[in-house]
Amino acid sequence: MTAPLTIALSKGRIFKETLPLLAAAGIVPVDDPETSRKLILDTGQPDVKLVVIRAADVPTYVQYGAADLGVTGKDVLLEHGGEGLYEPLDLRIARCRLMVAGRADQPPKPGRPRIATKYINTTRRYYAGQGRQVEVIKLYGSMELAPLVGLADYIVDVVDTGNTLKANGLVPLEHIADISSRLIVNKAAMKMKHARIKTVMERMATAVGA
Ligand code: PRT
Ligand code: MG
Repeated sequence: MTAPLTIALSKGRIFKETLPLLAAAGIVPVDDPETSRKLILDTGQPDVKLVVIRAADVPTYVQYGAADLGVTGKDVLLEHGGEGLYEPLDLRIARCRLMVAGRADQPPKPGRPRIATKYINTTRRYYAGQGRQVEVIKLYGSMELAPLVGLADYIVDVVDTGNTLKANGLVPLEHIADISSRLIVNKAAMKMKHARIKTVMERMATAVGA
């Protein structure tokens, strides 16, 4: 028996868009995470398992070696910091933009604006890099609500079509980063399980390019 290879990813858009790339590497889950209550999914390969967790937890699992590999958004990686892991492959899926947004009907806020976001580290770094003073408020979701009820002047969030902003009377104002999902690898696993990880990486890379 070889040691299992464990891959961490979140359900929803990342799982859906990663499936074909994993399939190209010969990894096909036996259960569907949207309907199964299992947190560890078997695959067609007895020594390869998928763990399905919250998107923001994926880098943590890989950093500590609880998973060898992971698939996570660059937004999540920027916020995590990337300690203890390699980021060898841009999977070019789940693409969006990290943006500052605010109310369409509001003039620029002078002084020290309040920014609501779940990306507090990235947001602090962005404004500090520009020498701008802001107050950052941590939220866990529904950031679009904050400017509507006076909790914050602006939000920092990922935007895809922009429909959610628009539906809430918000407009994108500043572009912070282009986002896509990345394959991440635990640093020790990259050494210990190198041959197997290299094969998975190469096959996924070929599928990304195709
Ligand atoms: O939802 P949950 O709280 O469990 O976790 P999560 O929101 O972190 O996970 P998930 O699955 O929603 O997102 C996983 C990753 O997908 C993110 O980390 C991004 O890298 C990427 N991604 C790509 C997106 C979007 N596009 C996106 N549109 N993540 C979130 N959104 C949100 C957006 O903020 C808006 O509220 O979806 C909503 C619709 O977007 P619009 O602009 O198309 O209206
Ligand atoms: Mg979400």
